[in-house]
Amino acid sequence: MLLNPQYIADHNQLRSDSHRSKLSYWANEVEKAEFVIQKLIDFQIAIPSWALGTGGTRFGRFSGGGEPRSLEEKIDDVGLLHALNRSSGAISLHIPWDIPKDVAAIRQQAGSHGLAFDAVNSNTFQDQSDQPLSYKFGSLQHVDKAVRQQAIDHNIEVIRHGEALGSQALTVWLSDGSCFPGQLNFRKAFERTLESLHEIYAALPPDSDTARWKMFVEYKAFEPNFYSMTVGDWGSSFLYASKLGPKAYTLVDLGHHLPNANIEQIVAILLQEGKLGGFHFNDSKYGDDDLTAGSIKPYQLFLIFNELVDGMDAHGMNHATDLGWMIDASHNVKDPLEDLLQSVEAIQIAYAQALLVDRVALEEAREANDVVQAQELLQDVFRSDVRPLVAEARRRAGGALDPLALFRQLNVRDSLIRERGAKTVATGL
Ligand SMILES: [Mn+2]
Repeated sequence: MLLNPQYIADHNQLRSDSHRSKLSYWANEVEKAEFVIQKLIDFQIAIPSWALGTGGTRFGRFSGGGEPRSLEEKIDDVGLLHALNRSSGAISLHIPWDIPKDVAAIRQQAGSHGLAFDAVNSNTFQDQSDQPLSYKFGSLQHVDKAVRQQAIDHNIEVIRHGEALGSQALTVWLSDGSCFPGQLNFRKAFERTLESLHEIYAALPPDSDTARWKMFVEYKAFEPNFYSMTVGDWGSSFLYASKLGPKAYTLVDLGHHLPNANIEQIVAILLQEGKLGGFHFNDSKYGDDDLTAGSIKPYQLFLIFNELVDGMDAHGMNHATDLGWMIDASHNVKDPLEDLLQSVEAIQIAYAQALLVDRVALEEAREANDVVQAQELLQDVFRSDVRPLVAEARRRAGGALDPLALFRQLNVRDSLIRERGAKTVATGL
């Protein structure tokens, strides 16, 4: 579904006075407001193809209707989000579900929406119907070299698909591990996984003027294996990435930690070591809940962005392009597109707040052991309402002041159900 730009213009016109009034405080009182707006305009968050359908749990899945039935329809959905918020300018594909039949046509379609292809994702955590060997006991760690080779070949195939589309990163998330004590030789599992990753790493395209490929090694503390995960924490991911070489990085998925992990500290250290590659944003109450970013722990999201901005600036990194920014969430009871609009906004709010932190004053407070002042400096920003800045960035980029309200006003979901049917189920979840 293509959005008529006139709808956005009308929507913004109707809200213009109210928006200006909310923005006036920032425009008149806060010196950094214009800087923040420009940073927000540049900042794009990739939408994963698997988040466009209603997620579920192992207990069931309740489709909301009108879900995308093909890669083309997934791209259209992300294009629609991007037209509304101008901040979702990339899609992250999941292979084997998103293999393009006509690469040129897919690139053209994505380009017409202003979308780039972010990291491509392999899948060796379940068996496909046409797959000769099973991943029941792991993929890259498997005791049988033939199974490992099958998983290596799949990852290399994913790189080739990404290369054809203009992607520049492969994300490897492994469910490999063990469910019971004694099942696995940890040392052999690590070595086999490392050896397999080396073979995949060697297949990354060489650096060129237009592309500099990266491999993201994503970790997860538990699930689906419940005793050990072979890439179980940031330490093991960092170890793999360090041993693999300069193109390998750690990918942080917010839900993949044990409860109460200090993710902002992990981020700070990885950035300092030059090994942070990217993010999967979501939120978590208990485990890998894959809830909407910022819906449970918005302060943690802000603190993470506080470290990101601080660390990226310390290393002279480009906020918009030097790390991979992706959402990895599920939406069991929500319209996926509405949920993604909420997630992107929450990420932008946390980023805007982090940009506003007075870093000179914060360092002074730290050096003086003024704990109260340091806390005040962070909380003062966190408690300020930066939504007018985010809305202004959207407006200037051609998006809607209130994307969610416009989405609802236009009855987008009803149109999608009419177009695609009520019983469609998106693939790749
Ligand atoms: Mn993830």
